[in-house]
Amino acid sequence: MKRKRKFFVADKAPLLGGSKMCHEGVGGGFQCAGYHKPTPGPSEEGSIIALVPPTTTCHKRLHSFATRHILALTTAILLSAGAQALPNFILINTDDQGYADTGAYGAKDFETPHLDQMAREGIRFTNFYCPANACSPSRAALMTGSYPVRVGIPHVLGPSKSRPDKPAVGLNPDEITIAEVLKTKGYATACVGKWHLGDIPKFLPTNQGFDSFFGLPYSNDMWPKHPTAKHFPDLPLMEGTKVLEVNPDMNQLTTRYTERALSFIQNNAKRPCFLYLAHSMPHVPLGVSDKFRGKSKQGMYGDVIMEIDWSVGEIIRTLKELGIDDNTMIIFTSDNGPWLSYGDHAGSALPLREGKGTTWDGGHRVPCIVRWPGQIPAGQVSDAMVANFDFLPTIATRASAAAPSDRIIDGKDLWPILRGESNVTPHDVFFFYRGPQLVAVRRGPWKLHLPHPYRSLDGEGGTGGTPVKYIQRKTPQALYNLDDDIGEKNDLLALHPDIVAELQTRISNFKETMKQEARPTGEV
Ligand SMILES: [Ca+2]
Repeated sequence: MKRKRKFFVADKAPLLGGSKMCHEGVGGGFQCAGYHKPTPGPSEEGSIIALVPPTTTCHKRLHSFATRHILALTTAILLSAGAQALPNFILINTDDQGYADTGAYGAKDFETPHLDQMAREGIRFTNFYCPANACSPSRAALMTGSYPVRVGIPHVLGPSKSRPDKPAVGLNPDEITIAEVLKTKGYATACVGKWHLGDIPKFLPTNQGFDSFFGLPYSNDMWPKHPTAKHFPDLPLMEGTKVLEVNPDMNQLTTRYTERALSFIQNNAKRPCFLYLAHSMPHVPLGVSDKFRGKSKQGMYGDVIMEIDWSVGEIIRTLKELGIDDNTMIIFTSDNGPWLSYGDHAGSALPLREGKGTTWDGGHRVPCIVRWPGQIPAGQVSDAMVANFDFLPTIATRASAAAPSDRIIDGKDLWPILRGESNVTPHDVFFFYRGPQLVAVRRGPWKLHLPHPYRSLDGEGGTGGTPVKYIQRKTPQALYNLDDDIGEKNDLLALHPDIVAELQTRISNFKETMKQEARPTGEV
């Protein structure tokens, strides 16, 4: 058994059938005749009427019998309702989809009708951050509710086969993922799509709380067909810990992932389930099925996003058909900003500055839409500063599950904001890392950058799936007011020395405490 399990209080009162409900002691003195049938679960409703009646005709005893069995019936119904009330969670995380890359966030030349509908029926965040500007660390934060540096994943992970002389690295199995939190409540869990938190069995989703895994262990460009790097091994498409095939057809990935996602939802319609659907798209190399090829005015990138949008629509349609739409929270977001060096095969973060791989907002701020009919009021737009690591505590609370309490979790429960009861950020500050280096912080509208190099483009990005080379630029220490200057253009450092000093102190303090608190990377 994995060591981490001990940190949870065992759920000793299962909601579904199996425990016996004897009423001896309720009301006192009466021997319940025959009611030792296991308490029915939701799928057994009605069986509770098959009680064996008492043999006595004593009025007092009859009354006592009736009272006790009304109590029993009430308890069973409550338990049943409680079990059914455990919500489903569908967490859709796309790859490198930029802040502007859905209709509701200003996309041009392609449409995302299902995502736009999802936003109209739920809440859309305009200050939603990834705690990293690249794949692995962003996913580490999402899965653990913690800053990537805290869980030892500050960098993008490559295939372990590419570095056979070094230890395999991944998210430490001692970390507790959203899936593991939900497992304590009996959830069915599936990871479909890109994992990117370690590619050997010890680090794969099936050892991090997921019942199943279908997808890629890392990025889809880490393969022999990479346009510039030639050292990558064959790219495995995996089922659990087994390789199904190598170098899969990119054009079919979104469709195949969606089919798996729908099957999982259908197969688990009668029990609480958690689906983590991590699309490989729109990370390069782009791929799109014939259903959407040539459908957008923007080119292949637009086609790809339209297919992801279709996938969202299929999921919501399926939930409605199964009658579980109003018991399901769907989250749609991306892991970091657009990979701008790929030009026409990259998205857009406009009006934000720069993109993936930088600590400008274009690298970290992404779309996020959350929908749960009847629970999350429709039509909300929130500018509260929130982050992907908030979903672990948010989901845990909604599932009546315990978030890890033996370790620091950076995320906060977003439920008051999702409910529309508050629009106050739960984060006094939010930190921006460049790999393992803390180089920027935001507090309220103020974002302070420490001096650091960053990658940028000198002119246009690439075309047709081939990137141009980045150039290196440097920012001096700089202060921006994001409320007035979303594009981080007007440096106000000289005007606000007090704010600068305060933010510098925040960075220094967090760096120091993190040195003591950071937990180990997984290594084999
Ligand atoms: Ca990414």
